[in-house]
Amino acid sequence: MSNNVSYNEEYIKLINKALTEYIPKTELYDSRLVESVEYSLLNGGKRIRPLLTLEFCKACNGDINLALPFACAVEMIHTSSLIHDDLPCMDDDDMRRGKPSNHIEFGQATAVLAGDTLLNYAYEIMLDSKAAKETKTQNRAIKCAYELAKSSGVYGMMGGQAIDLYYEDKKATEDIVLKMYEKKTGAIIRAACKMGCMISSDDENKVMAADEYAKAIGLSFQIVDDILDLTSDNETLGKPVKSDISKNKMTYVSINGIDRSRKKVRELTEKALKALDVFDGDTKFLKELALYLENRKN
Ligand code: GRG
Repeated sequence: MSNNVSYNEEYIKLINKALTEYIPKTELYDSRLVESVEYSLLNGGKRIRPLLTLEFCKACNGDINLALPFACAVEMIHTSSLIHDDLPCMDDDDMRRGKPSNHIEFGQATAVLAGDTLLNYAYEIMLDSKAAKETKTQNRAIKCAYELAKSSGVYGMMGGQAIDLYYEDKKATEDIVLKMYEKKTGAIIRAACKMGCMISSDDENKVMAADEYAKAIGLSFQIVDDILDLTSDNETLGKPVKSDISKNKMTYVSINGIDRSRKKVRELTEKALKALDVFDGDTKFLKELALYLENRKN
């Protein structure tokens, strides 16, 4: 991340260590499935979603170790969606995180399986977590798993991807584009933030505030993604630029132009910062993250 954000090395290390330990250890006669899961999961993503879970846990003065499996689960679902999104039948991208996409490295059949494996594995680790096993926190763990299931399924990310595919060759209105963003990208960011509060506290006001923050940064994140696709270069972005134009995609930026889009991102960032007022724990990183997402270069 940029120099402007106090990149939380401690949490990034915790997340990467936990993800590495979660890499399945199984004898499958052919090791490609596990290798392809490892290739995509440990391939240097920014880890924004799991960081959000841990940081909202911290903002609620919760136990980071209880939140960690839920943070890893959201990263697994995110990675699973990236693997599937890059497939030729979806967005057809050969590069991801600056390296060949999973299906370029391992072939389409293994990439489909790796995506499915990570999607399933996310629920395995949440339901096998310490929080899910202890009577005191069991209810919170179930609520978190449901939140992530709902946000990544038909009412969230997968539904959003379906809207995106449907409008690929049609003219979408601004409302449709916003609905698509809300589901495709926004929903699991909201779940990531809410889970951090839900595993640590029963205070609904905090969950609602986390949701407000997440809605604002989720949309800002997506609009900035569209701006970068138009204005960045392949090397800086780590994937091919101008992909929206080449695929004739309607985006917030193609409808509103770059200046209005940047203004919208500014407003959303302010809204996100305001939502953090209710927390008595440390929200320094969450503030800096909202600002970083506004100004990021990749
Ligand atoms: C099988 C789970 C599953 C899903 C199938 C393909 C699909 C449905 C949904 C696509 C969802 C998708 C890829 C949304 C785009 C989200 C987005 C802007 C990703 C980039 O996120 P970053 O910048 O990436 O956080 P890193 O690489 O840093 O993790």
